Amino acid sequence: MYPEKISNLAVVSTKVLRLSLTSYIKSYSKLNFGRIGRGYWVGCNDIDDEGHFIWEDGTEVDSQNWEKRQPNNNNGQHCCQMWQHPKNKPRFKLDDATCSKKKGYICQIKNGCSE
Ligand SMILES: [Ca+2]
Repeated sequence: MYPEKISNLAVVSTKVLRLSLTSYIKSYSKLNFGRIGRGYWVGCNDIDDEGHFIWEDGTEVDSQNWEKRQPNNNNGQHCCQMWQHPKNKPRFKLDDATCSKKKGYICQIKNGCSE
């Protein structure tokens, strides 16, 4: 029997949480302006239904959390990142990006304890 999944990409479904993570990212110089990918993977995608973005917990992505002109499905983008954009003063709003790109990522651990 496989162990129960105890973590997944973070569900950043509220503006408050997104701003909190943004503040955290910006407070650590080693994280800020990351060398890989200009953004961080978080847990939403439209893999099952093009244009319909869903968080890992099944909730819809709130339109106010997207960066301007996103999601744009540019060349087939289906995974969500907190985008380091604009480069000099990033808001880390959501953007759809190509799932195979290398980026940092933000995970969350499920509530409760594991054995
Ligand atoms: Ca995009």
